[in-house]
Amino acid sequence: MATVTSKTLEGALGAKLRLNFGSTVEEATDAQMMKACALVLRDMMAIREVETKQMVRREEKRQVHYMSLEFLMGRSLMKNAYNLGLLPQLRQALENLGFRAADIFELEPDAALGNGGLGRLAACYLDSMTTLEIPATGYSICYELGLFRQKIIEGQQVELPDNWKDLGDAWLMPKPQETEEVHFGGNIREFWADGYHHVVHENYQTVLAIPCDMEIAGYETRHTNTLRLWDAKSPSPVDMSLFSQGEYLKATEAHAMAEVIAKVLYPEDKHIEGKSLRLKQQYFFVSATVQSVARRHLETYGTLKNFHEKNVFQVNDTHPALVIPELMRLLIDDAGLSWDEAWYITTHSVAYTNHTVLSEALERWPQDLIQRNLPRIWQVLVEISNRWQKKVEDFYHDSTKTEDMAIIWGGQVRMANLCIAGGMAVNGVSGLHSGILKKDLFRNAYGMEPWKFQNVTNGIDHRRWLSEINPGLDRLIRDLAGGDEYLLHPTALSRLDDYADDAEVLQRLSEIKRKNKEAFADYARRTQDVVLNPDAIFDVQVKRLHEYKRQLLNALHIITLYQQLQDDPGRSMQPQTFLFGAKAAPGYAVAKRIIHLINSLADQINHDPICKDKLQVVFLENYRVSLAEQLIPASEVSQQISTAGKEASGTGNMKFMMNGALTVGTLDGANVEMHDLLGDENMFLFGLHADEVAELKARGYLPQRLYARDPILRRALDQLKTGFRDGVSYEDLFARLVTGSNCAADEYLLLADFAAYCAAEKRMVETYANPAEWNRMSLHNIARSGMFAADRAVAEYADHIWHVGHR
Ligand code: GPV
Repeated sequence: MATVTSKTLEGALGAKLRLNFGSTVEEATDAQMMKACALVLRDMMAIREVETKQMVRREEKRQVHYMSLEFLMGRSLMKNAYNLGLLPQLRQALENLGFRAADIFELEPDAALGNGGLGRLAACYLDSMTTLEIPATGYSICYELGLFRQKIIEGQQVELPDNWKDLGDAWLMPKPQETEEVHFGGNIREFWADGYHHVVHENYQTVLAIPCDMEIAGYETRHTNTLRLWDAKSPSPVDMSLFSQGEYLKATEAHAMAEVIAKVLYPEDKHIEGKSLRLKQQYFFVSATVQSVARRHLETYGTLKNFHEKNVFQVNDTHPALVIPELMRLLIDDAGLSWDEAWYITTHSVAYTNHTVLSEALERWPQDLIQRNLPRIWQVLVEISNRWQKKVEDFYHDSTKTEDMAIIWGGQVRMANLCIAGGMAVNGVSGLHSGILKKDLFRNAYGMEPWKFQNVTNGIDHRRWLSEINPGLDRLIRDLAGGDEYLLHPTALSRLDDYADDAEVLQRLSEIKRKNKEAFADYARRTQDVVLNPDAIFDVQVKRLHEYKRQLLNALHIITLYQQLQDDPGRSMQPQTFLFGAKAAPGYAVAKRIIHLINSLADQINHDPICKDKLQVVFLENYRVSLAEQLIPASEVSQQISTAGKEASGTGNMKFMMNGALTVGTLDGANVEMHDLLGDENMFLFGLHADEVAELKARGYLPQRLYARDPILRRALDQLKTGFRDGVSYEDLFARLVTGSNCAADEYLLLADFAAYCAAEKRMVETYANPAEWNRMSLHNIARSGMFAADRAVAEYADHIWHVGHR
């Protein structure tokens, strides 16, 4: 793209505005200009996409199909311009045309087609798969409404619809000629004819799946991949036969059922919602994807017998698990293969990533829901389940193991067991997590087929999460670590370690952080209406709200700090600003109460004159990818404090580390690997280890004892009952931690880790008083974060699971 100058872009943007909006540059609004930018870049990517597809077909490459109900893409304009090597030219062109580039970028809505870590991981992997020149396609649903927008009203979360497509659809390329049909409901008729057993699915309702493709540009390559988002449409506005019989309402039912499938992303994170609409979403995108992949394969090879040699489906958690029976159905019913042939192909083309051990997130579908909505898939599932059960019995001769590993049991279909049975690989997302899968959650499956089990520690797109969002740090790295080499070779970051004693470098690092803090304070004033003190430590916990992530532990510690300040208002202390950002699933009442508590606490502290320039608490509204991009470069402390054994990996932890924040954290998920690289001396570790958590629970955990014994803890907890100046009591949260309310008290061991957490925070603040020491630690964090680049993770998938080549 060396030939594309800002002048070329100015011409292209002017032409787009005229052709698409009938507008001149002078007349164009910022929104029109944003769309024009998207369309100009889309054109360039479309050409490369076609070339890439031709190459893949010509060279008969094996392809990766990354299936995920979530792709949390965020914004694309700056990212695509960056990857195309056009960011400076685009900025220049916009300014030359009389626009403020920053305003145009800021206008783009986030494509929030995901909830949190799982969806953002998929987005980061698309970038790496493309940059590594792997032929790959992402598949999901083209939700009309992404994750809800969060407003805080009187301290409480209110959800608003996220209409991202108004502007965001500029990136989408509809391909109606590649529409697939997906069938729901109806019945199965079986008969013998011409010496064959025939299976006919009839009286079904058809939903059309229409691809809306988003092109994915790689960094420094012409290789271009696609994110294929399926939109749902009814084949006809009304059922004419019903309509003419006078059944007007019924006649529009099918139409409504079809279009509701792509309406909205389910906002539950790590919690299953056993709704039939969710099941329909899953089958809809799975069936459309399998059919579309099989169709292209047939066009190229004329047979499906070598399907597994040329295709691999990576399933992002169990949400796309129906890919297994759907591929079986297609191979048997449509392609006429035998069961054994079909099973061989299927079990050599599906791989499963598990993202949690929380039992409330393990998908189990009521069998009648599947029977009713997907009758043929149900038959296939029964057959898979029976054969698997026999295999398990023959191997173990142990009925408890048979039950544990069953796919259909007690009226439920267990999707994780289906993925293990029907997949060629199962992986966890950090060393600790993969170990727990083998030792605990899937121990029996591991005992029978140990070769299937792998680990691939998560990674993040470091081009977005460092280079693009932290230009100051990017500059420093280029100066010290071999120019832009780290962008394709992230371990080059380790060269920074050589500068640990270089006062000038450490000084530069601290100035970069200071500037980023001021920039964020400015952003927060404009968009959140809060005034931040840039002299305070920016201590940050941003992630979905979940009890196991323990935002409440963070809040309890802040309450303690506040109480200490009340005891001694004149005491001098290092100013601290605690920043929170979190969305709660709309139906997760406790999570919503914790948000309310943090806002009540913030209100109390921010209105108390004794806290001025000492303590500040801010709940940032509507935490999302684009807010994270502003916040993370400005953060100094990263709170990663989940109960050990509960966070599969975490990926926010990696983003903070890469931007030089120091971690206060437990030995959980990928924090363990961070600790391996950093040692005790470069992070603030605290709390029980995963095995100690298990032991304590087995022994019988009594939080009441800790409440009785520790006066500091007791005082903080009692404050929950009293509440704050807004008069709201948090007695319910107190009960959940101390007495237990129709559940065991303190399931996530906040009380057990409280004292250690306070001590870790204290060590952190003491270290902050020594800037040279702090900056040195920060430098080591950045230097050793290369291992957490998504490029490394994707290369591992490519080498050990997908068996595809890469650059
Ligand atoms: I399952 N994760 C998520 O965000 N949503 C889910 O529904 C499920 C898992 C997360 C895990 O909680 C994180 O620990 C992990 O880093 C992330 O998935 C990506 O693997």
